[in-house]
Amino acid sequence: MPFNVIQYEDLPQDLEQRLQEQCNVTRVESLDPGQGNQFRAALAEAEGMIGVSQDVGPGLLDLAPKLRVASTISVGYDHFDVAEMTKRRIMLMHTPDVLTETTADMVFTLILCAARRAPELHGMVKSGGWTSTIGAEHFGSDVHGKKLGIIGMGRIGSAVARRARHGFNMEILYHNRTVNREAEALFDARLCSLDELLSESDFVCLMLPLTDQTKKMIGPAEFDKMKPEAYLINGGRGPVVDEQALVLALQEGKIRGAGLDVYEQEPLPADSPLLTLANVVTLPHIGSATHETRYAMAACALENLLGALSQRSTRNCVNPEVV
Ligand code: 8YV
Repeated sequence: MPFNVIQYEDLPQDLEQRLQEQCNVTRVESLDPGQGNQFRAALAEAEGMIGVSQDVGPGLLDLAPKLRVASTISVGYDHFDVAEMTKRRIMLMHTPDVLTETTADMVFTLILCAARRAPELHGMVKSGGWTSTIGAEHFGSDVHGKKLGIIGMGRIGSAVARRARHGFNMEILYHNRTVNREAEALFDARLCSLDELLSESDFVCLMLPLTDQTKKMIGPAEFDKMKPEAYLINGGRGPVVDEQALVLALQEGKIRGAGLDVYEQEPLPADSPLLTLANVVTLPHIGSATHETRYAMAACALENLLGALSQRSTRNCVNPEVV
């Protein structure tokens, strides 16, 4: 008997075919229960679901009494009510590891672009504004040899630290819930308090998941502690930063600039003040967005789904206690 599965995101063709060979698939664009009876009927029978970036909470789960496995094509799982899923013995699967290096590349892109003002100056050249030798008003900041403070020294934070230490000879500070001995041994990373990291770092790099504890962790008081020549880099989740406080800090020169891939609201609203600030580099949440890595994430999520449904594997399970 094939498994009943709801698919709410496109998959590469070969993976989609594999899913269809092994499962009875209902393809939907969203998980909005308001979309009709057909969807609700599929939900009522669904044992698995695969997709990304849509909220899954008690309301939806009430409509899916047979659900056993939800597989997200992402490492982050803040769209899911994990406690509620665990209570209902539903396994939540995610895709760590496969996106680590790609996301670290993007974080380094933000560091370099913010410090060297590459997007801003690229815009100037393209629009014909390069009319004489550039002067101090267009100078950037060095990256090599500076202090990088990483908040959240997990897999991706460590991959950023490796680039920084061994590629750019940077000094690494980190703040984390637990000591990361490997990062200390490999990158000479130094564990410090949040205050110490904020006041000493030239680049404060946020690599945190979004949880009740991390929400708005960086606000007015934290910007006050940063150096005026420092940059804030966010490659994790937008709501970790109080965006209004960030805008003020940038406008008032409390920090020199920011490099952002993630925002409180995504896509970033057209009237966001962040779009008017020259000292902010804004990317559209592309941390893992390369052909190779998005394929690897989809393949991993599919394997996670099929492995869990058939009770072959619980690898990449966020809540293994339900097994
Ligand atoms: C996702 C991400 O693919 O994996 C994550 O947690 O943030 C990205 O890699 C993205 O959220 C999908 O839109």
